[in-house]
Amino acid sequence: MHFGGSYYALTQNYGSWQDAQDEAVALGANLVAIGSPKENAFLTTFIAQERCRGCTPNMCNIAWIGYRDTGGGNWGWINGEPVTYTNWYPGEPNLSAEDYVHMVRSSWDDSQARWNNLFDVPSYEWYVTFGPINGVVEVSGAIPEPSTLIIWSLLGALGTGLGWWRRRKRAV
Ligand SMILES: [Ca+2]
Ligand SMILES: [Ca+2]
Repeated sequence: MHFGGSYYALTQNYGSWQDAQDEAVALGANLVAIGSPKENAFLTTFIAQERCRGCTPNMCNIAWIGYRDTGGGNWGWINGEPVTYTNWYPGEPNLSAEDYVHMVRSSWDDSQARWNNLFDVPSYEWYVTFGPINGVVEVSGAIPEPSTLIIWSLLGALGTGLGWWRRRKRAV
């Protein structure tokens, strides 16, 4: 799904924050960095739509994002983007051992999904059960079509080969 120059997808597997980030890296990307209320609002809807394909409706609204404790209570985006926006739940981040961040829109709050720091666990099963968690992967910028890349590399190889053959013929 495209929004504001980025491409977004949910991780295929449920898991911990690190599982989700590993899956993002395998795709050549990172977990999402959220830079504005507009991006947060887009993701609130996106997560609900995507998770509702596989979860029961009251578990639709949770996902890992690329925000984590970089040490000593300092928070940062895993892709290195500067922090321009946060949307913590009131009272969060709380426990200092909860180093990983998910967004969630709870049933008693129908506004944008807010953020909570959590242990690196694969599922949210505390006083409210949101179930197993996916992560949101973000790829910034345009993605070249694979078929286009193959054609360009073939043309490049053909051009190089012809040039070499012509030069060789002239030299003889
Ligand atoms: Ca972003
Ligand atoms: Ca927390």
